[in-house]
Amino acid sequence: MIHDKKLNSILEAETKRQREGLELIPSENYVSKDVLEALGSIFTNKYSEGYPGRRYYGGQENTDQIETIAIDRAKQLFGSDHANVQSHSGAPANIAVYQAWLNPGDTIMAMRLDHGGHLTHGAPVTSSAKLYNFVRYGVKDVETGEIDYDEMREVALKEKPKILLAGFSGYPRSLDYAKFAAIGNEVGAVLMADMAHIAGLIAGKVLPNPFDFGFQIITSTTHKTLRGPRGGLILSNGTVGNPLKAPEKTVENLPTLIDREVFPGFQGGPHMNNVLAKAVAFGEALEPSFHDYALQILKNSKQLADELMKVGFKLVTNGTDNHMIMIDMPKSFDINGRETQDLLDRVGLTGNCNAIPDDPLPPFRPSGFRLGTPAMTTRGLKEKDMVFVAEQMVKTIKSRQDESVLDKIKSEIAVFASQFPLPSDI
Ligand code: DSN
Repeated sequence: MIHDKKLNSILEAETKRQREGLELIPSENYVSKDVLEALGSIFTNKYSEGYPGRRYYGGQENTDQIETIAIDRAKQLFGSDHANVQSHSGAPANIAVYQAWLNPGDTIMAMRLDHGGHLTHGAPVTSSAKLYNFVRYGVKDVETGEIDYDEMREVALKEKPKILLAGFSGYPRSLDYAKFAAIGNEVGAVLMADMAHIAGLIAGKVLPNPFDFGFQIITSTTHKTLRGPRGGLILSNGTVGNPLKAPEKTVENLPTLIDREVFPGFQGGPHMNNVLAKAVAFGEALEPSFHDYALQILKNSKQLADELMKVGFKLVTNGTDNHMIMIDMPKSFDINGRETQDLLDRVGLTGNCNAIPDDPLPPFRPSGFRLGTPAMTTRGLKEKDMVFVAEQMVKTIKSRQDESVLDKIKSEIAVFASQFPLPSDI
């Protein structure tokens, strides 16, 4: 409880919203009580610039231990030589990697933003796009979602990117890491995967790990499928050196180059309460039960995709290989993605509008509605419950002119959701 009454009432309203609604945004999740406890701990009071054993301020006997545990657990989870756990989130993690390896004007090859790539993969409005030259790959066939690897190779041979980046925030299919690796190796690019969305599915060993295909760097957030605190993570292979000394710019030195770029290159003091919470979450992800969780995310996602198609939704790529589903709303019902987002939010179903490949509508009013199953799966929903979700979605859209029906749906969803407590309520 917060003693400031006004703020506490907002906190209570948000708790009620989370309890009584169903979270469909594929990049959100509910953390455990222990992760919340770590985030709210007194490690928030501590300044710890530097790295374990090499800090600028005193009083680090406990921070050194928690950061070392977080690093070791991350390395064990993903099978890397090195982990930097100080990155504040996914965007700074990606920027730190670009700055560690590239010079201004160098080329990065990444997924087309309108085909599912992320803002930090070179959206014109970002600082990275002003510093680096981004070239693109995209999907060959919007019906299957298959990436055009032939075109990727042609563009890579011509543009000679220094980084080939595999990753997305709006793509419901799997990437072929072996093909990425073959093309990247042919043109001498460093292979980087931004696995922010699927980190928990990789950690849970239900999706392939890019490191098994020769990737040198993986960036991630820690708060999506990985179910940790909001934060970033950078994993790399190579020799781990002293981050206080500038190493030669070689692939072997990537771990040290990255550490130096996170601090002092780009960030100041790490948020040690957040590093503690990452260590807790990585420990949870190392438990055998996390594999079951990751598998259930995929089962629920496939079931929800099937149920949605049964009741009339047109899915982009007609299905999903991961935790995410993208609906082409105008091809499903006479409504766009933004209107769908607002309408479903009204009844307690929270998803987000998103551009779809070759979207005829503008980015702020796109055709797509993006949803996924990580958060619902954390609450304990199973395949049979996906029928309810799909039915409520179609009922809401068809009843959008009728406020009294919408009120009734909202109540039904609240009753249904209340059967599945938040982890922090258990
Ligand atoms: N905002 C995240 C997402 O929802 O995919 C990506 O940063």
